[in-house]
Amino acid sequence: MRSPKDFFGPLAVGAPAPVREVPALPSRMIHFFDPSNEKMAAKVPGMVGTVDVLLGNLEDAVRADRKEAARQGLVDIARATDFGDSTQLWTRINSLDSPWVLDDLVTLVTEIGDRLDVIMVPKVQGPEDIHYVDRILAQLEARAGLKRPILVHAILETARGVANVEEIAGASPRMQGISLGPADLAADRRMKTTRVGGGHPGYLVRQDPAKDLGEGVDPVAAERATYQQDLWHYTIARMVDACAMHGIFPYYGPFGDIKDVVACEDQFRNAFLLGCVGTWTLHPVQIDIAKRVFSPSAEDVAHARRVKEAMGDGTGAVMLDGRMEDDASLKQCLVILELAERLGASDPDLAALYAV
Ligand code: 1VU
Ligand code: MG
Repeated sequence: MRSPKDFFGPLAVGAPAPVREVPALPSRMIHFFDPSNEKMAAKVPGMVGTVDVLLGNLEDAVRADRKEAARQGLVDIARATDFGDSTQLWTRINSLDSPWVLDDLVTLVTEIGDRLDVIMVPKVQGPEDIHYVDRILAQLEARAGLKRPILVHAILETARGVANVEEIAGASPRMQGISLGPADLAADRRMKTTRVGGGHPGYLVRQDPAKDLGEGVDPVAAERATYQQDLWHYTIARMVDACAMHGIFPYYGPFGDIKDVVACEDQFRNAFLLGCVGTWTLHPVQIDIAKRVFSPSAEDVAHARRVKEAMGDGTGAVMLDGRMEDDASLKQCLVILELAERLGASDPDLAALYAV
């Protein structure tokens, strides 16, 4: 662990100074594409301006015999595309125990380091994984003469990673955020699921048996309401706390049932309400869902504004529509208003909707 005194010092001579505050840029959807898939890659330039983040994926979902093509494909796309001001370029490198990751880092930072905003690191186990990437990035940035540091995003997809999530979040000033990786995490935890994110019909609670259903009716065997529970609640809540504690951003990850757009929206909304700022989108159909869910509603923004106005100097308590509002509800409203302002700054439709 570095001393607090040198935490913000560059890790290589000539590397750019680490950021003191992670930029709060819109990142409602981190849209995954496979740079080795020509059809998918051809769609990327047309998606600029319609998604907050385009992520060239080099890890899982890219076949082993396509790893080099994916890496080179990302270099070509990054060089040929103008990402403008409203879309960031991220990548997901191969895992740190793979034979490809060193070449991923060397090639990407050297060739397109000035265009890459964030590097997503999969299967992070503890702060030592972030320290490893941190030092190599500093060396490569110095060699490439980069003027701003590339940020790092960890995927929470191992049991050890969850156990160490607070230390991971605070491991480096480069840490931009953390995403939940429910599929690998389920496997690592030996959960008995076979899905990529989302709920499971077997994970439920059941209403208590009725007290008395009359002669001969067994209340235990009688029909009782069941309520499906959220498998990911504990992990998302823990990740959100770790990120908030360290001033970085939490994200939901993949929702693999592409056709079930309704359950996808529910999962995204649960994450939004719990504090996540965005999610991954794996297919174009998920982009509008993420945009809708991770932008506050016009009603919530209007309500937040009314509370702010009613609270005057921000202290004390007032009644509004039969509800008590005080410092704590005002602070929640300010979170909504700040988000609305930030999103409105880069999206004229939202600016008009929110009247910001
Ligand atoms: O209409 P066209 O034929 O011209 O185009 C297809 C397809 O190429 C395109 N498309 C995409 N374009 C941009 N970005 C994408 N992510 C993307 N996905 C598809 O849209 C048109 C319609 O596609 P489709 O409905 O026929 O879908 P496909 O069968 O072609 O592809 C579906 C999958 C799910 C395979 C594809 O969307 C995909 O590979 N998505 C990314 C998956 C990924 O990145 N996985 C890793 C992250 S999840 C993880 O790590 C944990 C499990
Ligand atoms: Mg994974």
